[in-house]
Amino acid sequence: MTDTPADAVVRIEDGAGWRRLTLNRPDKLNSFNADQHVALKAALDAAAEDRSVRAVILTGAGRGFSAGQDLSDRNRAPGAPPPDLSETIERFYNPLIRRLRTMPVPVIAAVNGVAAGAGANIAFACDLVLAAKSARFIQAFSKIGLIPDSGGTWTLPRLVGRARAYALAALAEPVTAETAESWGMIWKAVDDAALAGEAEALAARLAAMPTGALVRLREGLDLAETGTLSAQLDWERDAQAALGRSDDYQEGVAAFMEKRPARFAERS
Ligand code: T3D
Repeated sequence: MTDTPADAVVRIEDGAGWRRLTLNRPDKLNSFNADQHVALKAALDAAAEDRSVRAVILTGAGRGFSAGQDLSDRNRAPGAPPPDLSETIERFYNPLIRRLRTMPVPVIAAVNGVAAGAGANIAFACDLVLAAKSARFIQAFSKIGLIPDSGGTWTLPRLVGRARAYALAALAEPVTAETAESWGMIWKAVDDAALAGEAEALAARLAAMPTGALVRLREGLDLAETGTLSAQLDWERDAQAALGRSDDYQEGVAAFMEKRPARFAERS
């Protein structure tokens, strides 16, 4: 296990083949200030660099996953100049979503409690979302006069369709984990007490899989959102050609023929 101090803004723990990153500002429902952004970016970069990490779990300490932007950073006196929100988005949120979407390993969001504003959309940017049954997803932005960011305007309609995406973003109503599962927003809602164990089991399962194929799968699904069938067929051909040259493919076929479990080991 890699141990970080209990009070680190992002705690880091290693399991067998996986790493858990825990947002750790529970008194603020793990809302994002600059420190938490910097710590999470560094932790994701380090996980991306470390070949022993084959899956990442992102979760939150306490009763929240993340309440999005720390609004105590945004409260200004009457007459004071307005903040330029594009600065934080350009400096922190957009790089974070791009980082999640280009990780060389699958990322699981283990949503332990409320996920609001950018906190919800950061979870949706992960490859698989598990949520505790007590968790809620809230597109809280409209309550403070904003629109969904952190990819929300892209991700939400693709997950739930435009009608629900508009209503969720406009009305900022909480969606329970079980509804989120039934609407296809997340992979699974699990009992609160089972969340950490289920996330670890899923991470261990992914860590034993061919990482290159899992990463290409994400890339292909993202590409399909904007491409044509014809372009996608070409992409699948090229992706399959590359994967077919991998040691993991060779190992997978050999394991099948020898009727034994495959031992996948490649990682970029
Ligand atoms: O600004 C930019 O750079 C642009 C980018 C924006 C990205 C965004 O995410 S904008 C959206 C920001 N987030 C929100 O608007 C959500 C605000 N929070 C809430 O609506 C509620 O807290 C929740 C629905 C998430 C949870 O409600 P509840 O009743 O379970 O908890 P609570 O009592 O409201 O919060 C508990 C504590 O966390 C409380 O502190 P206290 O009173 O115990 O000292 C509360 O102030 C604090 N907290 C919750 N969310 C935030 C927060 N503190 C700062 N910032 C927060 N976002």
